[in-house]
Formats: sequence, structure tokens, C-alpha cells
Amino acid sequence: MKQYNFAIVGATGMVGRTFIKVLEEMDLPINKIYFMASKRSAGKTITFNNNDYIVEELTKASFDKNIDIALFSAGGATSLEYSPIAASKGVVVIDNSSAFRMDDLVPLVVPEVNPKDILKHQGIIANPNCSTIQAMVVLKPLHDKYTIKRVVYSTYQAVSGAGMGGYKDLEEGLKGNPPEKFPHPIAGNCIPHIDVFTENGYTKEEIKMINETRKILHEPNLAVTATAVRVPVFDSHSESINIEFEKPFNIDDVKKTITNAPGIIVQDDPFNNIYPLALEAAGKNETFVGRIRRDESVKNGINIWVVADNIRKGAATNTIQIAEKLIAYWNEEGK
Ligand code: 25A
Ligand code: L14
Repeated sequence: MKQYNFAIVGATGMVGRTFIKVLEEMDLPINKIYFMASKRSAGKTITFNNNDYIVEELTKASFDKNIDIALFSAGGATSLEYSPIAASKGVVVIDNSSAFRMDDLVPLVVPEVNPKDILKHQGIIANPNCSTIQAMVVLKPLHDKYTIKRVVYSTYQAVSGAGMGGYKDLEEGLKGNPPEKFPHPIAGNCIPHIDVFTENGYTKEEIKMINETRKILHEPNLAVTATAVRVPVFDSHSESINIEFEKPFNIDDVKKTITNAPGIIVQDDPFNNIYPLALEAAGKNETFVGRIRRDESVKNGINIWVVADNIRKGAATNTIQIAEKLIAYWNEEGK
């Protein structure tokens, strides 16, 4: 099988380090691999598949070597500056930041949901927001079968979403120290504020979930609303999702549809205390779904509880699954 050259940009961050773990587990056809980060981390050693690599400083010349795929997770500003440079040199960038997600020329991909959108790329493919990804794997099979009319998201998001600084705020907060990353103490608290507030009273995190859901499902007018909340959990986002359908349904069929969908593990036996939990989803690549029940306040509605590791399926795993799919398409084309 043909092998490809990879670059990891933001290799020392929370998502970057998970790229390395997931790449080791998933066994992609990698020939050469380069690790890049800011000047602060240049010169550090990274171990990948038992070999040691030196982290390079990301510069405008970083993509002058022969690189096929670059996985970026170094924040929006870095992506805006360096992704177009990489793309202009023939590299396909798969970007974790929010910089290009809503760009019409950039596919926004969850491989279980809209893999063919990858084929439309012009050098950059965007990885969706973590909270959006785990919802999409469940919503897509339900939309195909029952036609979604409206979605209400309420999220319970882990501190790891805010990178190393978020993790540190919870660790230090549990010892009684004040926060540095979040605007309020996170230990013992719920903060209804993720990313920045906008004019309409919603946060950018909430707006990302709304817009990205519409783009990924190819439903630009779908009724979607969201409230995103940071909770004192280290890893894995949990979401309560209320969905209204156009079509009537049998709740057992809904459960079957979710159970048969790719990338999902159903944990739904409430009388035996079985439902998805953040602690159990941490470190896993799948999305966990439970508490599947009819919403009796509307004609055709359900409520579900959806949990996934936000740094794995919400970021690193999904990005690497996009790379895997891209390579599969290249192999079909003979590239
Ligand atoms: O703009 P966005 O899209 O909203 O993204 C903002 C941040 O969100 C995280 C990611 O933080 C990003 O910086 N993120 C992005 N996508 C995410 C997703 N899908 C996501 N989080 C969750 N889900 P991060 O901490 O995970 O990663 C930061 C990495 O980016 C590298 N980097 C930053 N600027 C760069 C750059 N690389 C190249 N060029 C640049 N200009 C960064 O490398 C890190 O790898 P580093 O060398 O700057 O950091 C190395 C070590 O230093 C720690 N650190 C970070 N900031 C500080 C710091 N230490 C001290 N002081 C700081 N201010 C890092 O955590 C790392 O350990
Ligand atoms: O848009 O702070 O991918 O939890 C995901 C994590 C934005 C910030 C994104 C967080 C980021 C968010």
C-alpha cells in the first residue's frame, strides 16, 4: 500500500498529543512524519511508534518539504496564517480550529455522516466543533429515517475543551486556587459561557453548534438552538438533545436505528443504572448514547443523552478518520 508524508501542527497541545496516540493506534500508511509547534516548544522530543522526533518551529517554510497531509490544531490564528501556505504547496490540511468551518469552499466533515464532502476539498478540510461532532453521528441516521424538524441542544462540556489551561483551572480549583483560564471558578460550578458572547446573547460555541449542524446535514434552514455549559469534568462532553421529527415513529425502532449506526455504542438500561457517563467515555473513540425516550410534550419528539471524549471523537479521532477516508479516496483514484 502506498505511504504518505504527514505533518502535525500544534503537536505539543492537548489535541496534538492525542493525534499522536490515535495515529499509533489506527495504523495509517505513514512514510515520513514531522511534528511542528510554536517556538516555545521547538527542540522538545516527541516519541511516535518508538522513534524519537524533534519538534520543529512552525514557519512559512515548514511545508517546502514533500508533505501530503497536515493535521492542524494550533488555534484559529495559526490556522488562518499557515493553512493557506500549506495548501498552496499541495498539502491537504485537516484543520481543527473554527477558522474555516463555515467557508463555502471548505468541506466540514464527520466521516460517518458526510464522507463524500471530502471530495470537494480545495486544500483545506475542516474538523467540526467537538460538541457538534458527537451530536451528528446520532442525528444523521435519525434524520434519514424520520426527518428532523427541530433540535434543542443543552451541553455539559469538559474543561479539556479549553486546552491545557482548562485542565489546570479545574486541578488548581479543586485545591482552592483561583482560575486563570475561565472567568469564574470551575470547581464546584457550572459556567453557562463557552467561547465569547455575541450581540444576540448567544455564545460563539452555541452559534457554532447551530451553523455546523445545518452545514453537515445539508439542511441550511433546520431549526436548531443550543445552550453550552462548562462543568467540572476533566474529559468528555455530555449533551442532552431534544429532537422533534416530521414523521411518527416507534420508540423501539428509534433505538434500533441508533444501535445500528456506525461509531455509536448504546448504553440504555436505566433500571440497572446503565447510561452513558463522561468517566467511561474518556479515552474511547466511539459516541455513547442512552436515556432514549419519547418527549411526551410534543407530537413526534424524543430526548437522548449523548457522551463522547471531546479530545478524541470531538477532535483528534475525527480528524484522523477524515485522513483515513481521504487516503481511501486517493487509493481509489490511484494517487
Ligand atoms: O482559536 P481556536 O480554534 O478557538 O483554538 C484555541 C485553542 O483551542 C485548542 C488549542 O489549544 C488551541 O490553541 N483547540 C483547538 N482545536 C481544539 C479542539 N478541536 C482545541 N481544543 C479542543 N478541541 P491546545 O492547548 O490544545 O493546543 C495548543 C497547541 O498549539 C500550538 N501553537 C500555538 N500557537 C502556535 C502553535 N504552534 C505553532 N505556531 C503557533 N503560532 C501550541 O504549541 C500547542 O501545541 P506551543 O509550543 O505554543 O505550546 C507548547 C506547550 O505550551 C503550553 N502553552 C500553551 N499556551 C501557553 C503554554 N504555556 C505557557 N503559557 C502559555 N500561554 C501548551 O499547552 C503546550 O504544552
Ligand atoms: O471551536 O473551549 O473547536 O471547550 C472547541 C473547544 C472552541 C473552544 C472549537 C472549548 C473549540 C471549545
